[in-house]
Amino acid sequence: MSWFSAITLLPYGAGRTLELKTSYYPSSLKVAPCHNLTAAIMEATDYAEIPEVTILLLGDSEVGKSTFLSRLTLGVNSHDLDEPLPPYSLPLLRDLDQPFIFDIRLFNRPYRFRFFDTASPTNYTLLHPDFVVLCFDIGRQETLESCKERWYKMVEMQFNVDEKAPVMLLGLKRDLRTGWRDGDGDDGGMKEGVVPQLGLRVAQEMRCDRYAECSALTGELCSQVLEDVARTAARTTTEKGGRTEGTTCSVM
Ligand SMILES: Nc1nc2c(ncn2[C@@H]2O[C@H](COP(=O)(O)OP(=O)(O)O)[C@@H](O)[C@H]2O)c(=O)[nH]1
Ligand SMILES: [Mg+2]
Repeated sequence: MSWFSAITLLPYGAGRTLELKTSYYPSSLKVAPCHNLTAAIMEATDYAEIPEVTILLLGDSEVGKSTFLSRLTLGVNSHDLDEPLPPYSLPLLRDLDQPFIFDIRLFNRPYRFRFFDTASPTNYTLLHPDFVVLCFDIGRQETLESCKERWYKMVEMQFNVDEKAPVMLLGLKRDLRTGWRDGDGDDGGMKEGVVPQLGLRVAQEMRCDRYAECSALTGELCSQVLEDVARTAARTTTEKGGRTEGTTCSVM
């Protein structure tokens, strides 16, 4: 299996083009990977000058964090962002291999994103992330509650005391929502999953900068989320920082 993936995404707004290419390699590789993109980046730029962004995924276990990261390693090559990707098998990422490192090319310059998640074998509580992504499972409301009651508090008290790092609330397993039928719920009614309005409300209550949803299983909205994550992460390296101006939470 190749760890290389190239992504070309269409712009959000008319008239702007965004090229986003990414390559992933396991951090257990001690030598610089020699696939084409990274080689090109190394040639073009002094290695030491590539801005690094540490991104921490927080959330209950089983909400789908590893699967989401796994999806990102495959990348996409989508010319129609509204078209879901065909499901195909995802590479298995071992927690031991953290951080998961992605070399990204965005706005014609390279970045290195280092992803950690809660299951990080090195103690994640010692990290100083530049960007925090709070993850919940759209099919389980309690995991959204947990973002608010547990993970966000941890962010406030520990990771983001100076409030510099942007925070995204990310709903995973979006495919589950479409499968809900009357009678699926515990009480025989509709299943108590998380509807977008609820997710957004909680994001606003937590004063998150971004709210997004996707399904790593089907690939739905994954390219958009990757683009949003990449843009926000890249902005953390600028003087202005990655936080959204004002108090609004942007919906992807
Ligand atoms: N339906 C659905 N299941 C998913 C999705 N992503 C992950 N899962 C499943 O959810 C379970 C937990 O996923 P995992 O990525 O290990 O969660 P983590 O503990 O947060 O890293 C696994 O059985 C996955 O196959 C998704 O997008 N849709
Ligand atoms: Mg995991």
